[in-house]
Amino acid sequence: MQEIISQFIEKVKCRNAGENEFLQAVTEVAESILPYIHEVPQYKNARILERIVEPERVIIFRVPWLNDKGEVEVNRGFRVQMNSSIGPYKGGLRFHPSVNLSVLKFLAFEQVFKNSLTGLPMGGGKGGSDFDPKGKSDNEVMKFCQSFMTELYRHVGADIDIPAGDIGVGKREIGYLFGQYKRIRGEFSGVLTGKGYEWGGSLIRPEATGYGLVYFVEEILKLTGDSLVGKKIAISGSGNVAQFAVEKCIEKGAVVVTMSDSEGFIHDADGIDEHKLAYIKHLKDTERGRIKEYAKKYNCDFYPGERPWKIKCDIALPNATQNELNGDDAMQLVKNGCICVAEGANMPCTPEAVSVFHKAKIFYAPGKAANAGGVAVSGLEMSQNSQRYAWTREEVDNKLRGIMRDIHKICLKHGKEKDGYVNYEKGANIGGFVKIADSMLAQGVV
Ligand code: NDP
Ligand code: 2IT
Repeated sequence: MQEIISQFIEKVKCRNAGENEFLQAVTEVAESILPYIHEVPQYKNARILERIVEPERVIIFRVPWLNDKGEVEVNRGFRVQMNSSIGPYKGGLRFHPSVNLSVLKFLAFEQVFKNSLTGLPMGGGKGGSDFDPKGKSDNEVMKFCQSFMTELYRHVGADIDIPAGDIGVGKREIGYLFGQYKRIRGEFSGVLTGKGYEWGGSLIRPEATGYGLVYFVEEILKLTGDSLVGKKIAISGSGNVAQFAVEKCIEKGAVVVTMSDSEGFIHDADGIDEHKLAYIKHLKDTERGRIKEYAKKYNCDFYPGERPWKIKCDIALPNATQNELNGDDAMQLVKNGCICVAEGANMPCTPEAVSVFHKAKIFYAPGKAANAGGVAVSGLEMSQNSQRYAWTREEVDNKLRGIMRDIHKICLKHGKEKDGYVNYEKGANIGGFVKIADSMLAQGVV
């Protein structure tokens, strides 16, 4: 079997040379899916996995715009339309200087499996730009978004491809993108999710990824009759996912002791309470400031250039970016008694880290399962837009809880090993794959 896996990965490497993040994501999936496919001749014969790793379409475009000084700036825009076998392409947009084709292909690839796990009819895609919103005025961000959508509009649509937010794309950016789409197309439709409540957005969408992550962790802990009460939590990031993960942890009686941004992390041994969290939300979303200012205000430690994984905790929630937790960090976490790592970010743990968790037999929940709450509520926003209706907070939150519970069940079904250990990675990969594979088989060689 190892030989078959190596041959498959070698081929993908040849066709996608240098795309390290994409190859990392494909390798991780192939290792759990290929042994499974081997047992199902129709998947093997139809070359389902070979087709899944090839995007249906990739669009790359120039995004020129004028900065506040009247100078011309040029960025690169992308949309990777990965797989539409179970629904229109769906996935976020990332604006960050590190964005390139490899990063967006890895994200689109992960999105295909994640969206399948939600049980909603959504295919997978991802897009974005190497544009850096940091340090830009609102006016510059608006001009960039308008230029970006002036090309993207011809490739997206409420029944074609529905983008949303990701790193560097929040409510402000979605607003500017939506405004430009509406203006060019002359239609008010559900082409984007994560919209403002006043103009078609779903309640709970901003909260959904962070809340969903914590609901998933609760399901994991229930397996051993445990709960979040009194648990010490280390979180990275201080953006959308991290903020609402902290909010839900506090509500569940856990103690969050760290948060971070790209400049370092803060350690607040007393725990971040709801007042301190309100300060962080204002600091990050309105003032667009840095997390180190928290340390000054609340007189706690700030570790410049470091990540929080050396702090003793029961549960670690990496919520910032890919490959932010490596093998050494994983060993440190396990040594410090950590019992569960659940990914709010996409692929934050390196393969070395994941193998440390598996060896130590601690709970490890991969992003495609644990952070699926965000796209799930995006799917619910699409349903509400189609119905021209808006559900209450409670309705959406209950549906989100149900979806996270169902994803957890799927992981158990496909991931429980003989000794009782739950391999969530395998469970999520196979669970997400089956629905896509069956749909591709039904739709012929397309
Ligand atoms: P935000 O832009 O709101 O926040 C990102 C946070 O991560 C910031 O604190 C940022 O710090 C930090 N960060 C970003 N890049 C780096 C980096 N290279 N090194 C260190 N820190 C970094 O993004 P989100 O919270 O929306 O996204 C966070 C993660 O969650 C991403 O992996 C995303 O793909 C994933 N995700 C998001 C979903 C959503 O609904 N938004 C859904 C599912 C997954 P700084 O401000 O300094 O850049
Ligand atoms: O990674 C993700 O799942 C997201 N950024 C959310 C995608 C979406 O369409 O809501």
